[in-house]
Amino acid sequence: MTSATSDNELKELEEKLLGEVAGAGDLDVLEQVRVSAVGKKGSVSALMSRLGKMPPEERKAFGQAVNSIKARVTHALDERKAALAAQELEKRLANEKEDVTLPIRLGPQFEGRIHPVSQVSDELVEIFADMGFSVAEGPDIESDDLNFTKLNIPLEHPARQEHDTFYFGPCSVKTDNGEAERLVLRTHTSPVQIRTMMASKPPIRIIAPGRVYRCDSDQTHTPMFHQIEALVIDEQTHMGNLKWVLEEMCKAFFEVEEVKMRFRASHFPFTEPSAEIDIGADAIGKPGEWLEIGGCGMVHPNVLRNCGLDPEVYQGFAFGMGIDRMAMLKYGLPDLRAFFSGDLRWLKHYGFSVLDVPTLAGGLSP
Ligand code: 2NL
Repeated sequence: MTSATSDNELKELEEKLLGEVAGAGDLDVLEQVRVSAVGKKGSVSALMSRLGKMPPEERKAFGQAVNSIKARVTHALDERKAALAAQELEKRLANEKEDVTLPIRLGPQFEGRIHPVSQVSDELVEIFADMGFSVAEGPDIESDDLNFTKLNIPLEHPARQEHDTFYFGPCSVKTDNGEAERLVLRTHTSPVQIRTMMASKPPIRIIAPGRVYRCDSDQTHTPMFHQIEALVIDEQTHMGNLKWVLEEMCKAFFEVEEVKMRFRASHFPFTEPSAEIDIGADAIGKPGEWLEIGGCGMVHPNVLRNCGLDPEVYQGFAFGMGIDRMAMLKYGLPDLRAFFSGDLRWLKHYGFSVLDVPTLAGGLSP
């Protein structure tokens, strides 16, 4: 055929390549064979590059011969590839098994839980928002002045002991008149209302939900717990308004048509008069009993004065409740300490679905 390359040489190359194709045991090896045979720098391509140096009369026959080798080797490669792919699929089908009877994974949206304290807090916010209250917030670390003094609880007042306050160490802040003052972990959310009264003009209608801290720990007390307080300041407010707001709140919260409520005379330094709030336990399915849900009263004139409001012009009412206790009452949660133990099993059982967002229109609780 040609002087440079004999017929035999071409035949041997073809046989060698076809042998390699047939011997390739998996797709990776076959790919290596393909590259070394018909790839850019492969042995078949190398033959083609000889064309340029050939006399024109030999070129055509040689070119055709090489092209037909390339076609046969490519065909063999394709067939081998299909066979190996089929083999590998067979192997996977034989080895890989899926147990379709296993329960499905629900995913975070369905497996995550909202803590009852968060749920109840959201429910209360929803109820008060409907009555025109807005939510106010403040820092957990407060000055002695905002947590006590402005609330008509001066230094020597016995209520300070009752509050079991967590005081910060000697690190202190300077007050306006240059005196050193200790910081505290707020013992109630009242400083949030103090801040609001100092910063804004009445009418004021706010609720302040949040964490509070007291150095007290037993079966029914945890050093951190949650409180919600409400404050209304206007020119004409009275105990009747207070009781109406509380009754509406209880009916909405416990999702009942009627709720019995009674005020028991009490004392807080920051309200006068003051009362403890009891509800008839019919609301939670225990007829005949009374349950205390919080305290309330008309804001003490000294507190208004301390916040720059004239008690001759403005008056208001306030009340406070424990959110944790409200959650226990509404959802029948037995043990307060479990609230803060971080036990996932407890949260799975008592927690709420992420999608159960409380709205008055959609029904408060799931
Ligand atoms: C309770 C009692 C109460 C208040 C909180 C308050 C706040 C300001 C002024 C006057 Cl700024 N009062 N808050 C009033 C009465 C009772 O809480 O048993 N809480 C769990």
